[in-house]
Amino acid sequence: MASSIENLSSVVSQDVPDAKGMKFGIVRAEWNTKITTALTEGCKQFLIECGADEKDIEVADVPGSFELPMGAKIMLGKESFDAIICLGCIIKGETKHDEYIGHAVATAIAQLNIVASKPVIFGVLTPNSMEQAEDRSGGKHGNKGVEAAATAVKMAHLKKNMQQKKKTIGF
Ligand code: DLZ
Repeated sequence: MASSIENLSSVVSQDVPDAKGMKFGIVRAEWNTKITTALTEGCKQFLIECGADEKDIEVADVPGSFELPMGAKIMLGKESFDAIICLGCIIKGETKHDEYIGHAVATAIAQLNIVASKPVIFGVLTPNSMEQAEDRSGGKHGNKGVEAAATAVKMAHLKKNMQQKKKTIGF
């Protein structure tokens, strides 16, 4: 069942700060690989459009969306990334697995942001069907990986700017 709303995503790199010199980690869930690969491609391409160097974008795979927070935590400890982007796709099934996984992942990612004091972006699709997932991963509703990339750059900038101000005026 596809949504009747047309374009849900209209972000362009001109509206996003320069990502030159920034480092990004992408954690990709292997469940629904076709979708998460398309999200990852959209995400990487947009980061590069914003000025990031391809060598400064590292992708790590985890088995499913439930493992995204742990994958993000491992990446946070490994190198000084400016932001981590979690990409997954939890499709509604006959049971409530999607609700349990979705809530757990959203809560854990929100907590990681605060605990790590680094942007950790929630780029997880929660569609009712594969068709809805395709529509949002490079289909008629855009690519949510692109939106996740734009959010990562904006939040990384916010943090950098605040740190700079702190150094300059010492607040
Ligand atoms: C088990 C499971 C199911 C049923 N569905 C999905 C899904 O739609 N999307 C997703 O990313 N992962 C799914 N998983 C796997 C869990 O995220 C997790 O990998 C396992 O429960 C092992 O912890």
